[in-house]
Amino acid sequence: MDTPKEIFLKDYKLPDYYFDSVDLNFLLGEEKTIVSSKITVFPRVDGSSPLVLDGADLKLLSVKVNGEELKNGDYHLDSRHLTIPSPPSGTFTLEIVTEIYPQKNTSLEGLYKSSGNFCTQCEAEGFRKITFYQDRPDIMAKYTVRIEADKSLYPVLLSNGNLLGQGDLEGGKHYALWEDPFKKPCYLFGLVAGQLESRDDTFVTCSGRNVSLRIWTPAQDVHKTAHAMYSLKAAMKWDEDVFGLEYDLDLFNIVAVPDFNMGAMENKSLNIFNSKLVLASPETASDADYAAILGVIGHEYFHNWTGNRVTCRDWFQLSLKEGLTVFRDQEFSSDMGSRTVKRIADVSRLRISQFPQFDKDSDLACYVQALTKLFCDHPGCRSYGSSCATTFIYQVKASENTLLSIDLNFIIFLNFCGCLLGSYGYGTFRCLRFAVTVYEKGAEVVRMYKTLLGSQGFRKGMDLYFKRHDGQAVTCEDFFAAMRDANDADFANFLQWYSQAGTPLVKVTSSYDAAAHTFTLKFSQEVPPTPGQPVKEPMFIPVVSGLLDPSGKDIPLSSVYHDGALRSVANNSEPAYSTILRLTKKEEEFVFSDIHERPVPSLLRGFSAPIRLESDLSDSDLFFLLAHDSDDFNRWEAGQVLARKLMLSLVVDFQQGKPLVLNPKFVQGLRSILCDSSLDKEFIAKAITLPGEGEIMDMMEVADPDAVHAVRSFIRKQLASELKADFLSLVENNRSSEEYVFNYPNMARRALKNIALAYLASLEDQELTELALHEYKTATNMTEQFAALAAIAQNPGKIHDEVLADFYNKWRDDFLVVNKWFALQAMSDVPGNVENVRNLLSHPAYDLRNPNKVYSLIGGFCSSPVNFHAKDGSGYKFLGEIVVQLDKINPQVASRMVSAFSRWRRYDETRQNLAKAQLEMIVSANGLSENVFEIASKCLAA
Ligand code: B3K
Ligand code: ZN
Repeated sequence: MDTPKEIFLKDYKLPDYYFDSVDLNFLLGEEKTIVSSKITVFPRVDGSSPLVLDGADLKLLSVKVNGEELKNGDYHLDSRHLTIPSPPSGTFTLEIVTEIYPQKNTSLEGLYKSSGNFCTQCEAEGFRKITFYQDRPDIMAKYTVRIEADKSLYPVLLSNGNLLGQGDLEGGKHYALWEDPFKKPCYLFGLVAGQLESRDDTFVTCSGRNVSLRIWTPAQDVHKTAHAMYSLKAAMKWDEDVFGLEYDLDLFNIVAVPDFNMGAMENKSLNIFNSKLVLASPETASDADYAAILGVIGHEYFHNWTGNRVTCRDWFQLSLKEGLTVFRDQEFSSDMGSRTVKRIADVSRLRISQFPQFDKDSDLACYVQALTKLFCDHPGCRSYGSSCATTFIYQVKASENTLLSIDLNFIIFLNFCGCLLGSYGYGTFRCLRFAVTVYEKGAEVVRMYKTLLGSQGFRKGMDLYFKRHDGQAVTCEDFFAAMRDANDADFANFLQWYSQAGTPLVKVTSSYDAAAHTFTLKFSQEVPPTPGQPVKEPMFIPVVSGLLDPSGKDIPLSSVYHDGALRSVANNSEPAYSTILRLTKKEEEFVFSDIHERPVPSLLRGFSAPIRLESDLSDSDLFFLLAHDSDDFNRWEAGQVLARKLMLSLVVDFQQGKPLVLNPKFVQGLRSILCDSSLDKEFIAKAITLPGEGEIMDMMEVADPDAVHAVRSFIRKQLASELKADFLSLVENNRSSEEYVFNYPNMARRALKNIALAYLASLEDQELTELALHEYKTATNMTEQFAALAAIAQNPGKIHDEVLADFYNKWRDDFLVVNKWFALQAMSDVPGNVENVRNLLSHPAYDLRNPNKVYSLIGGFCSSPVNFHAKDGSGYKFLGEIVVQLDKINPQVASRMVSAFSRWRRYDETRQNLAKAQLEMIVSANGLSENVFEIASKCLAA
């Protein structure tokens, strides 16, 4: 084995060769597929560097340079590369023919078959499973693609760009020829062939061009694509209105496939989607499904500019496209629904999934030590690498498993991908937890630009970004520079968000000077040390703040004294009710003048920065904010802070065997929200939802799933009993006999009704169970039917069994609904549920080869803390066995599942030992994939 070589972001090297045009020819067959490529290659600088092409699982049939076939000695082939040591100087053509076996490809990366149809997934590094290529995003070329296949089996042949021609061939075959006029990296290549039908529509762009829109599915599902089409058109219009971005081709295709490892993929003009994110009808999809479809269709469409027209120079820049595009889809969904509710949902997700990753040293270490000593969670994930690969390689050796044949390229990959691609490398999302950093935290960083620059300033920055970089592969610094230059802005040390890991902890104390009429906020900030970054610099943190007077109204703000200067806050003599405090130092204070009564501060409005905030606000301040804050996000936040404090103190009581008593003020606070008819109904639903069990466990020294579950269930029941009359009237008053319409007021109404029903059913009272049963039977849409089913399913018993059986019988032919049924049972907190889940594995509707089913049943089971973390280890054992089995089929999906073990050190010793035993069993399994080995060994290596 070669000596491990470190590759760091700072060592990024321009490629020695560029590709200008790429002609691909696919002969799709039942046993094998022949892929021929003809590439125009030109050197970046003349010289005689070798041309190194990536390739994986390919059978090379021939290589030609300038039409001459190369003989064995003229090139070098290993398991991951095809190298041409001395290519001709100047521009030359390279022709390669390979043979691949999509039918056998259960990894669902590269070219594979899904339910009889061919489709592709190339991001991040799947293209190398199709043909030999420089598989890196800074190689941008123009593609033509010819596809040839049996006409009756594959009547539809799709690829990127415009259809140049199609026709019949001998032997029952036909072909299609596609040309994409835009240069693109190979990760955006897409191909689909199969028996599909389309819903067709058109969109007239702002400049008057007609774009044909087609959404392809198997014939029986076409009727379920109306909402996806609506979402696509809404996204196209929104991007024109908000960013002035117009679609650039005459055709836009979306294909829904049932076997897909993730949500969707933004291939140029040929987006490929997991069916779950395309197919919807009122009877079969819930409001949450409708909202997810809207958001993801938007997301993939928005990539056309942020990702495709301007792409990433290297995979360290992933957040350049993903953070920005998530921000854009969040804004789109906000504009289509409620901004506050969307913000609450996005912040919750960030907190639950991303923040915990980097907080506790042990947790960090468990991820980090095996792979990288220098690791970061910043959006660009441009950790500068380290000796991680060396560490890893030694561990691989020590473990004596099948990965001993690991080669230099894999080491480079590990270094290259060390942090970002802890989740993402090798064409995989190895671990979702890391993806959240790139996507969700990345979106928060983009949001801060907008907060600091305002909508117009942000738009100016975006315009300049496209003006400078259209058609290029660029970096996060390029994005920063466009924002800065377009606004002539002083961003202080903003770039540190891209280079410094960890979630900053900001502490704030307040004081009021009645004589001077001033109110002072004193801030300190600390970024926790992370491996490789023991000492952190202060960050640039925008804290949007307002002050409430004793009646609960916003106080008009005139000026703030900070850093030796008095800054006027009023806007053209208009008073301001909120202002941005720009934190840049370890400690600093801001003094508001002209404050005539002691105010209650409302800090970090709208969650203006991805930080943790600790303030000296008392419980009564928090109840006051919950009741009055003009910033609805902060109203919700005040309730959550109170609920977290309450839950943590009850957990202690529970652990000490004390009786649990619910603070009446908390009940009163929630009642006032519940009865406030001026509030948005979905906001009320969010405000009365308690923080999740995981969130509370993350705040504990030693996570105690049983105590947290007992406390959360106790509070829920207590609230249900004390607010029973309010909940009953919410259910009564929020029924509707109208036909299902996907619009915000209706969704909000259903959300409130459904949460009220869930609370009521938790009481296990026969009358209330009857009520839930009535709602189940009379529901005319999946949102209400499933919510009623879930309410009933909380409590085991005869009705529970009967209703679950009834639901399955109703929907047995709809695989997406059946997945909901699997998930609901898998997530159950009923003690000993592991047995039920085991039995469901052999249910006729279950199939381990389909990622959606795995996510529903196995992923669902892992999301029940009481059952997954069962003290007898039954949950861990179950997951361990499944991971080993699944790894043989689809390593990417298996590695997602194994990441449920990631926080095993957060639990007590008994649980730790049990989880560790399973992780050890997994890493020592014969023939384990790199994907699973990577995650499992990272977990173990704490
Ligand atoms: N870009 C894809 C994700 C690809 C993941 C590859 N393992 C979907 C998206 O973020 O839009
Ligand atoms: Zn994306």
